[in-house]
Amino acid sequence: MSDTSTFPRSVDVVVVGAGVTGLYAVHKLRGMGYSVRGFERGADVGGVWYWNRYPGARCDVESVDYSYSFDDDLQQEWDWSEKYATQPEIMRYLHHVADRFDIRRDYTFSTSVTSAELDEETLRWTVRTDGGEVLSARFCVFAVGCLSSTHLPEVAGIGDFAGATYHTGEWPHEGVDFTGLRVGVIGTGSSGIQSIPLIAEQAAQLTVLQRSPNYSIPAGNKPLDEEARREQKAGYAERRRLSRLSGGGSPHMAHPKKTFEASEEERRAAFERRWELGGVLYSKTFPDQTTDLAANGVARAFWEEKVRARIEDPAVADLLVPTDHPIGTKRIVTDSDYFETYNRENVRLVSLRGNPIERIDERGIVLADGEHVELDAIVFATGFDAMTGAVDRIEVRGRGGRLLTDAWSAGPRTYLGLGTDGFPNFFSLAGAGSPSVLANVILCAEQHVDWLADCLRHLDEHGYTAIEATEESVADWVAECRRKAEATLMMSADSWYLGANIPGKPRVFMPYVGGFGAYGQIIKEVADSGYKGFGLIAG
Ligand code: NA7
Repeated sequence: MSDTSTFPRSVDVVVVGAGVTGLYAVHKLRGMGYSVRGFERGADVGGVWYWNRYPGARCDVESVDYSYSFDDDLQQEWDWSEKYATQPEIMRYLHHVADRFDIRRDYTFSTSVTSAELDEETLRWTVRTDGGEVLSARFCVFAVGCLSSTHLPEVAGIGDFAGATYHTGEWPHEGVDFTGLRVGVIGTGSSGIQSIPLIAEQAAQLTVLQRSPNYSIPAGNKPLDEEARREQKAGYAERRRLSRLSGGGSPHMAHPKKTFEASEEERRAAFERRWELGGVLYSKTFPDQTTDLAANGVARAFWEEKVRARIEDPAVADLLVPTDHPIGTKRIVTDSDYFETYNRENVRLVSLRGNPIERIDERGIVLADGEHVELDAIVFATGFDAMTGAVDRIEVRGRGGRLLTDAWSAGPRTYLGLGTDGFPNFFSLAGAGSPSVLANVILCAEQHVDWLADCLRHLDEHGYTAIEATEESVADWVAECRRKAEATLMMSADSWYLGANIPGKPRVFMPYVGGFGAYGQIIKEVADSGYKGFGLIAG
């Protein structure tokens, strides 16, 4: 833990989290002259990339886009080595950013914020940490990440297992060697699908325990050579302009026609192009793909044809093809050789549908049908208490001592994803109520931090002490997020967007699904109007 004795006890802004959002928040607000303190649970910067070091961890947004745009010199000097960056390369990039702008000096690492309490007299926040620090801040900014509270399923006997257990979201920093071991992987979301091919290469025997199959598309990853990089860098301005208008924060626009307005030939060509591009972008090939079930079915059929061709055993293919949700209604995974991995002799797929895990014992996993899968190691690729899990870990008390977790007990309640009534000068960035998990999170982070920076400047220039979302604007935004989600097929999948992966969590679609560009326009208009929907409080 760093020596905190020289830090002031009172600051303008506390930023919680040193992921992509927190880092930029500290840099930007400090540059405006605010005194800023950052706290980070991990021992260094990186957020989700600090923790998710599992083999095969790779971003599903192209590296050229998954990078900060706020400084053109930074954009021009950094060289990405691959089309889709691996976790180690993203960490190198974030270290470079932290070093280049000397961001670490205002952070305390290996330290969790445990509570933030509003003083209603002064409208300042008292922030406490598990390192025993107590400090006063005018603004409390949460940049705690949407996928940072890991989820371990409640399985009987989980503590009895004699072998090693791992969660992909808390992977050991020294790595894991599975050579010669019998390994079980539970979970086939992004983390499972990305790690399974590499674990299979090491393990003596790999058993994948799959509850739901998932749609995944090959990354089509490749090294970037000098010429590709030069081209990308020369085109950065236009790339970013298009990204800011787009639904997902990257410069790729959906086909101009709706699915059935295009001819069969045009459709195949469009799907083929997206397939080649790789990954998550496939869900936006046509503009109606996640709103019209028949259109979705066409995209799904193309996907199925491609994927079945990669799997040798048709019975295994049957298990790997999802039939329970339309394509794109859970995040499409970006993989490298995932489906081909099931052609290996040392890999076995066990479907838990109708045959769930009954318990774990000393030697392995016992299934409902009585089979005992003997294992040396178990990998839980079982995901996160997404979007609210990391917020819930901190005791946030607003007006009247009300807990944020109580205010959000029926699902997150925000205005624009940024503020909540009863919690003045408290901001949550790139979280629930915003498009961050449905778009390129780095641009989402910049969008929010830049908005926040303008907001704080506005308050100071006009002599306001505080800003607070009104109850009405919060209710309207919650309703708008619901309306937008209900107009899509997204409500029909048991996704973490809906909290469906966490037993007992309210089934509420938490992100704003109206698109990154459209959302940017909305928050800009709110700022331009003098922050309508917020109450501005004079000192
Ligand atoms: P995900 O996408 O939430 O995947 C978790 C997986 O774990 C998923 O296949 C789950 O099956 C499975 N799971 C969860 N609980 C259980 C139990 N109790 N038994 C069996 N299987 C279970 O998390 P990831 O870490 O892979 O990815 C999260 C995001 O990171 C991803 O969307 C990208 O945005 C990056 P289920 O589907 O619930 O049946």
